[in-house]
Amino acid sequence: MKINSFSLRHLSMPLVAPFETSFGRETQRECILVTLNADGLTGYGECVASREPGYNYETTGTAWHILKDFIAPLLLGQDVTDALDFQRRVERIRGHHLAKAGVEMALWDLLGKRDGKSLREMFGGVREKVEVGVSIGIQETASALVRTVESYLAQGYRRVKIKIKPGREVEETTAVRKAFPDLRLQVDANSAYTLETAAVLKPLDDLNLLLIEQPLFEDDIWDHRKLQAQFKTAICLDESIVTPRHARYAVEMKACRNINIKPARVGGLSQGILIHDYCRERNLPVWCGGMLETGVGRASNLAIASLPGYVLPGDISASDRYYHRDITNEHFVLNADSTITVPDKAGLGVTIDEDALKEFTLASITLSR
Ligand code: OSB
Ligand code: MG
Repeated sequence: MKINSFSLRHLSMPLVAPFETSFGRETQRECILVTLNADGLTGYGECVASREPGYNYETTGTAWHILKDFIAPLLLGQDVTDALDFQRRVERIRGHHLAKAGVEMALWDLLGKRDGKSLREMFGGVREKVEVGVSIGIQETASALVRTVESYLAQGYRRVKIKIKPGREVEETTAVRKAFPDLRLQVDANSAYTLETAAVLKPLDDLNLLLIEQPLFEDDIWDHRKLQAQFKTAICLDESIVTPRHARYAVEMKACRNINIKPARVGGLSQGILIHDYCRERNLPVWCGGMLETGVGRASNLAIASLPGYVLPGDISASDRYYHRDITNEHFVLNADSTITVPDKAGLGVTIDEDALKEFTLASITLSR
């Protein structure tokens, strides 16, 4: 498809509740909406880089720079045939996966709209609705956390992930497990421990957790291998897996027993699908992570999570868990069976609420030729 314009919008959206992780606390979520025009069609993509480099090194600022100064010039006026063609064109840009993934998403939206196919159809997804859970930030106290978990259970979520950090893990996780003995429960440390300090996590190994996500440094697959050998609970990698190669390293090293696939972190949906395929051939369960996406990124996550290897519930909650007002006209709701329905219209299957977009836009730029 011949790309004739490339636009960026830097958005800042108030979250319904602050989201606190081991790397910081967010009350506003920033992201960049990427818009591509080609052959009379418009495609949207979400770049999920945050304001601060806490999850990984990218920020909305670095992503804006890479998108505007390096990715846009490689695409404008070019006939980009598919996602792998896009990946070849941006191969010379090292890293900056969140930036690349935002554009690849917009390209998929364009391709789907051209062919009258949903992303799920294009990917070969096998489910019309996907199992989801909720990711809960660090709360004031263990009892406040138990109350927060309870309120999400009342809304119908049947899988809960709690964020942990040093000193805020054993009491919290134990309290939730005591209050809800049968809950499908998992924890996420966002790289807050070392192999040595992770010894405090040992009591969690007896709480029948689904998994322990990314306890150690993001660039350290080797120490995760050592930790996994000490734990009966599955270690899950998020930050450490940034390419399909890293998935292979982790699997060959036995550094984890499952992987959180965020298409953004690995540079785009095409790369997420490659990791899914690799893991599926080896019977390694995967699930879809989240980055507090707007309706645009949420639609994309739901589509990839419809692939058969996504056997664990995703961090894909209903729109109202994140925002009072979203930028899509479509709002995702939780079904009674703790699932969310995968969009079935062409492309991402969502439309943009232009008024909402205006309300949240900090800056915008359009490049064309
Ligand atoms: O590590 O999974 C993570 C949000 C921002 C950055 C990192 C993470 C998260 C989440 C939220 O856990 C998941 C969601 O979008 O609901
Ligand atoms: Mg995580």
